[in-house]
Amino acid sequence: MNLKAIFFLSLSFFIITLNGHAKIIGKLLVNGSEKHVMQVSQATNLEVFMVDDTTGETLTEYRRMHMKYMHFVIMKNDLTVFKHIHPYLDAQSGKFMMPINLPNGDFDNQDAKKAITEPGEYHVYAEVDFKDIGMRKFHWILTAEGPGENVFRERQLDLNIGHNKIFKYFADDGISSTYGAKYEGVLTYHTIQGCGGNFLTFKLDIKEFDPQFGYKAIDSFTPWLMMGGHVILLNTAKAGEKRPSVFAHLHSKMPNLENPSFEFTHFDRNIMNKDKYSFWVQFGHRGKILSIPFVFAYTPPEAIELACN
Ligand SMILES: [Cu+2]
Repeated sequence: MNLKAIFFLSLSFFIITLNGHAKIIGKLLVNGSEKHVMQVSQATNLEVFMVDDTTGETLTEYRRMHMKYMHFVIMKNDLTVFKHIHPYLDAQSGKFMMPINLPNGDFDNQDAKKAITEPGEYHVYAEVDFKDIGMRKFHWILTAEGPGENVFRERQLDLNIGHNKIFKYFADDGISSTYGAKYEGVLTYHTIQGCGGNFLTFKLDIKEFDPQFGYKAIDSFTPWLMMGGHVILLNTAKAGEKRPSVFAHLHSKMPNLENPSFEFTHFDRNIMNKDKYSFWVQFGHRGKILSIPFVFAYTPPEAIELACN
């Protein structure tokens, strides 16, 4: 074997090792079981860890993203329930623990207390940043059983008040309401066609109700996890699909009175089809993290040929 052959052989071995290392299996245990079934409103322990498929070892080295080692999103499959929590890492074992349906004094885990109170199927997403590998996202399906009916509720589109402009009134628990509700929200989105996909920009204006003056811009938002606003943009999984085809986590800087809009951007690599999308936004105001769903119909622009260079 000549030197060149040895070089290529060792190079290919190196690549296989790298790929092998990069294959990671995400494990979710629900009350210690891999069955992923729980009872609604019952205290439940979720345990998450990531295993290197080649060595069988649990990974332990994580970097924080937006202050947290793991961002965990629980969504009912009809997208009507949304919870965003942060499991606790045990640095020694590499295991993340998250008790749910139990009181939790952690401001960043306000959603833990009533995480799953309705029967149904839930998508569970974990986002982490491995020290040596980078960011990864994991997905599981969790079934919640219990009293009550498992209903798949069709989401209602929010009121469209113009070209790609969605409007709603809502209370601080996120429930849609009418004039006089605590908040008014206007979501505008805009598409720019680019090479290999579309660049979407979202502008969100939230105003607070004042009995004397009506809805007024807010200068009292508070940052959460270092950002002004957080969004999960997604659609529902179609028949035969395990998970939504779109799941994007977006962030906005802090709005102020000069620039009162939250601004989010997303580069869509032509995955967003004509569909109904949920834009679950979270922001801090008056000591509380609000979670508000905006639902809109999106049609991608006609495909055009753009040179990529
Ligand atoms: Cu998070």
